[in-house]
Amino acid sequence: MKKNICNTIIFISLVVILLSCQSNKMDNYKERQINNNWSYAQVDGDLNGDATVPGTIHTDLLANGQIEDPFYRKNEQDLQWIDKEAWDYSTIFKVSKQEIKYNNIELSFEGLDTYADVYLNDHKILEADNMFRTWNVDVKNIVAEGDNQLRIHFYSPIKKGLELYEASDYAYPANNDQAENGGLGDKKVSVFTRKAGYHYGWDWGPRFVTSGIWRSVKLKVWNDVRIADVFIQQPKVNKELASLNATINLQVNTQASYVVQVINSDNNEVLAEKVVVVSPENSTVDLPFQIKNPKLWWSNGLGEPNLYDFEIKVLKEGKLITSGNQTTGIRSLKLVRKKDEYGESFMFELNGVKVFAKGANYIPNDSFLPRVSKNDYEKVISDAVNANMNMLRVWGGGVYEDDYFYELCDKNGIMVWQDFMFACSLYPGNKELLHSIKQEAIDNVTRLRNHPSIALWCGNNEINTAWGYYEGNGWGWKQEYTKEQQEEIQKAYMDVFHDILPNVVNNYTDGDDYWPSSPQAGYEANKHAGYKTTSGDMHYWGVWHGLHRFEDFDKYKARFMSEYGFQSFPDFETVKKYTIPQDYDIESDVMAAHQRSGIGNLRIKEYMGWYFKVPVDFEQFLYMSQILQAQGIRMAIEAHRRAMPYCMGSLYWQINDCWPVASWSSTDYYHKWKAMHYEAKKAYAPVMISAPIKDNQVELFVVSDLLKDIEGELKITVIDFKGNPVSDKTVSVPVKANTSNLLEKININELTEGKDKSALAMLVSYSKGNHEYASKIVYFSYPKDLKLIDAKVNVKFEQEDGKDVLYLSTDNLVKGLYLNIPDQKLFLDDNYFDLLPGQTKKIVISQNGVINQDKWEVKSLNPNCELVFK
Ligand code: BMA
Repeated sequence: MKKNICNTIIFISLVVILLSCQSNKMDNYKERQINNNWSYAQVDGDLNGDATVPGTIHTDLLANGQIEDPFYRKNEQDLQWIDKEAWDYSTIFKVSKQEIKYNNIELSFEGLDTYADVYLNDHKILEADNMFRTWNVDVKNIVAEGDNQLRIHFYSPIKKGLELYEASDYAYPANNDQAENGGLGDKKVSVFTRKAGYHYGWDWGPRFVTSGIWRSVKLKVWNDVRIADVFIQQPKVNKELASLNATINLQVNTQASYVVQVINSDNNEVLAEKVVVVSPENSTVDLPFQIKNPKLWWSNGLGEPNLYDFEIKVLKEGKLITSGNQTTGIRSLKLVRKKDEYGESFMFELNGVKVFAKGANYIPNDSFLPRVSKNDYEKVISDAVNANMNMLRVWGGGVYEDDYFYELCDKNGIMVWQDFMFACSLYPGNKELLHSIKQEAIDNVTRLRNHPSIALWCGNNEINTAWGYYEGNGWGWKQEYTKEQQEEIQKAYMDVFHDILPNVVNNYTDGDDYWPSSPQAGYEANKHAGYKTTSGDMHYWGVWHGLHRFEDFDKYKARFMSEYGFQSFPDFETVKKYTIPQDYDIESDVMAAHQRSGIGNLRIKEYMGWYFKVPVDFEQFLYMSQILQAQGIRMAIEAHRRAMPYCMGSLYWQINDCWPVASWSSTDYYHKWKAMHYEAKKAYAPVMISAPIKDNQVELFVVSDLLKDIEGELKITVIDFKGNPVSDKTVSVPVKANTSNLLEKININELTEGKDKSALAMLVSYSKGNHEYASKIVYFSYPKDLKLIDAKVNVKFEQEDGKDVLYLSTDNLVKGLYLNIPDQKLFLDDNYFDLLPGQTKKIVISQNGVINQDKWEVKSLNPNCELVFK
């Protein structure tokens, strides 16, 4: 009995000791989000409600039923009062007994939009003034055990902007700032505030000048030491050996000695280990290490985007104190600018391979940034991958994107051209602003530098060209200023784009490339870009702004085409979401509110008249605008790729939208592929056929991004629209790796045999045995002159591998065949294509709903096209 009692006592004491050990055991570092239980209140008014964090005031007002959907019809115009108001956000969060014991307690604000005073338990802990910055505040002495009140007062960004505007000696140009729509007349206040430019309106975007906690708030606690930052530098990388260096920034309270390790998380191999003595003043440690035969990171199309995950451990006397992880891809990625026979190259080289950059410009996915979901990011990046892209340009009028965006780019081999957030405006150069810009650059370069996808940092969008300080009139800005003012403005420009930003890139990366402005003909500020330059990058807007014809894409070729584009309307399915039937006219008020380019409708109609028959029907016009855009951009991409290696990049303007609108995008706000995205996929395919007609001759090109030469047969078949053969020709020709190959020039008369050219089509293919590398249908006349005839398209449904598949065939040629089921979300892996008699076309459907054959609708350029279900 006694023994039993004794045992029980021993057991209970053991449990107590164990439990107390556990409750005393504190993780060295912990962080958690303070994103719950927030509410908002209008400072000078009665509106209030529960808030979503991260979020914006607009989306909170919407969620609480206090405003209507900002994107619906002309609601935007009624919501301009929101940005003139101040808003308070507050929450109560608990700090536990355990948390309060930590030596270090910090609040981290990953994004405050924009002018904000932050109070913790009524102590002002922060004055924020830059949406792009991360703010870390030591709150050890303010935070209390139990309830803590956090309150953020957001000033009206417009009122703050107006104060700065009034205090400024002169106004600054900001072409896209829609001040007037915001009720400010000509007062463009955007330039004074470090906030996403597109919030103030753009030529594809509404004006919603948001306020709010747009990224997470975090509570971070730690004792003694924490890993504040890890940077895996890649001084030398080739396929045999990667010489790397982990630069680890430890944060410590007192001088102490630790063992720091870098471990390959894949196989637990310790790659580097070092005993270090760190102090609060000197806490950065370098651990060089090597990886033999590294699995290199490749861009989409060239190979696997391999990633490495490294674990960093900090130990003391053999015990793990804290640890962290860092993922990166091992690669060498450089912008090569070398003098050559034409001028100077502008080309990306990845692991020694010259890469033709294929892609698009990217804008924020929503006017209200925090509501962009992971799903949205995944969709945009997979749309890029599926269109055979390997590069996106994060354009300077938006934001430094969410971490997840770059993670997806890393995982999918999408290289990123990263602009700093400056676009189409001039900015003041006062000390406070320059300081803010420098900190913003440090925050974001540090946050993003481990992403293997980052290929280039670029100072700004189009400012060098628009300002034109050294020559020409630019966009006419210069003339508005006295000589003295011009010099002051130029100094501010040079301070930011030729001093602060390149220095941050230089000091905070392992040698990343920096380019001051896109476009520019050379690095120095006096190298303004023109349409004839043979160096640097180019934005070619001759087509669209300059009323050049699509054929001119072939005349104005650049070393790297970083912008060009053409507008279209979104699909009718998308238009229906923001309109009612009385708005179904492209000139109606509502449609005009969703067309932000002053010349937009004019240009679309004008160009359509050149190439296509202009439909009167609203729905058919929307469809035709997409066919027009697809044709124009296809011609551009082909011209750029044909010009390889002179031209080594083609990024069209733009892949996405931030709301439902007529724009240059290839996928709309709801991620619906426009005709152009399908066409881009074909034009960016690894092997592409292009067959421009010049001087009555067809030039047959095969452009290849493959890294191996290929041997194949080029087959040319000319038929009439009923499928009757007219002529054919087959030649065996090799196609050289990673370049553009002009294979044949054929006189058109030889191919058309005296027949009416406007009733003929030519199919060109390049294949080896059963493997077709590429094919393309070519016409001898503009679409408006083609003598298209009625067609019956046979449709057969099949189920293959759990997927719905359509097999299509036709009696007569169909041009621009578009299939859809109204009001149903479904994705066809090809659409808006030409179908030849004699061909069977397979279409795979990703669907969301039931496919009912009565509901299919069809559009085409033919006088009539009918679906016949089998
Ligand atoms: C380019 C871009 C954007 C604009 C587009 C269309 O200059 O940089 O500023 O939306 O043209 O005009």
